[in-house]
Amino acid sequence: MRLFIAINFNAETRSRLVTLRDELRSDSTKGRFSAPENLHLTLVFLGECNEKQAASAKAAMDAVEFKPFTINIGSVGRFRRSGGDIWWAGVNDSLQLIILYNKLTKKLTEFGFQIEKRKFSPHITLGREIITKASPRRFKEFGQTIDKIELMKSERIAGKLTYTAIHDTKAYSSP
Ligand code: 2AM
Repeated sequence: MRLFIAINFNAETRSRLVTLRDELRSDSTKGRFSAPENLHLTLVFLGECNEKQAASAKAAMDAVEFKPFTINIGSVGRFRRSGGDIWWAGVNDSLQLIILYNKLTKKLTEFGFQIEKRKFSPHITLGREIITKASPRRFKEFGQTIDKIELMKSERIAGKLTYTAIHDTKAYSSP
């Protein structure tokens, strides 16, 4: 199974992300745009895993402690690709998010995963292979509290890219 660890959003944030996606789509002549239910922030992509690795990923997640924190989304940008760019909503700098990412990758490494060394650039993919007249921009941020991370299974079901949460680890709340 193909797995990744992600932050998913509440209905309000999701609906704002859909608005960003729709604005981008109306400025574009080509692109494959993310389905609303698929909008997420990837913390770590694990790739193809067997049952034992899936169990290790769950154990690694559960060994990470974090408090609830806020993330803010305040930009739209792109990764240049030939044949059409990847466009995303960008997350404003967040120390708590970086700390969570560092704790998680450290635990995953201890549990035997090899994590790619690429710099973590937190983003929410709005679409791929996009040809557009839109420009990257910043806007007044919107945000939400993040209180869990989820292990996601990615698969094609009847041709549709489908993400299913198979495990979650909640933030701890101190009394
Ligand atoms: P993306 O949104 O930037 O494409 C599921 O595929 C999730 O894992 C996506 O959010 C994707 O990021 C992320 N991901 C990171 N590295 C990947 C890789 N090498 N192959 C596929 N997806 C990857």
